[in-house]
Amino acid sequence: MIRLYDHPLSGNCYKVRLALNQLGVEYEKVTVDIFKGEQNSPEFVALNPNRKIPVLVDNGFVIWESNAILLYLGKRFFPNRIYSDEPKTFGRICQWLLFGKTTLDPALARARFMTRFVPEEARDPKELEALRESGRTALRVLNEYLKENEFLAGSYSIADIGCFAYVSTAEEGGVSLSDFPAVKRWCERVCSQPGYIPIY
Ligand SMILES: N[C@@H](CCC(=O)N[C@@H](CS)C(=O)NCC(=O)O)C(=O)O
Repeated sequence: MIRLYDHPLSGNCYKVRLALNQLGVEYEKVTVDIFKGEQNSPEFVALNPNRKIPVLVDNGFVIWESNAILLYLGKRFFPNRIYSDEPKTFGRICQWLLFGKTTLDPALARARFMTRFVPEEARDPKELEALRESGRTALRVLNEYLKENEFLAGSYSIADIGCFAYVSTAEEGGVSLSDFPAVKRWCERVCSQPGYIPIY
């Protein structure tokens, strides 16, 4: 049995839900109310000492960090259409998953969080604008690549899933996709993949 510790509004959890759905894997969802601090309960900290969702438990094997979970699922349910072990394709998958985690998500996820969940009077407008600008810089990199490539690692893969989550919610954080037409077309291609589910 696979169990996912999840929250419906979390982009990082959405990556895992989307991959599981596209792999056709049955799983059980446990909602962790991060707005009430349930990630700090002793039971949850025993699973993830870093106190964040998503956490996946596969028959007793516990793994956290969304993009690591995507790699795990790709290999665990190999062969499948969203993962490849071929060295160059695998390298490209890792490249974009790491770009997602180090460059795209920190800007876009944080801008979304501040815009949606932090009351206006408690926001630092300079910090928010800096995050949005970093998000646009990351989107420019993605847009250039997607002018020449349909997907991030050859065919549709976990690399696309990893980057899609916070790109698809960028506008909630005040980052418009209108200046990034190749990214918009890629989003449409991702949405038309078999087993696609929206974040909400
Ligand atoms: N690098 C982690 C980030 C996970 C993360 O930030 N999760 C958020 C929800 S999207 C969370 O659990 N926040 C609760 C907290 O930071 O206290 C990953 O990709 O899994």
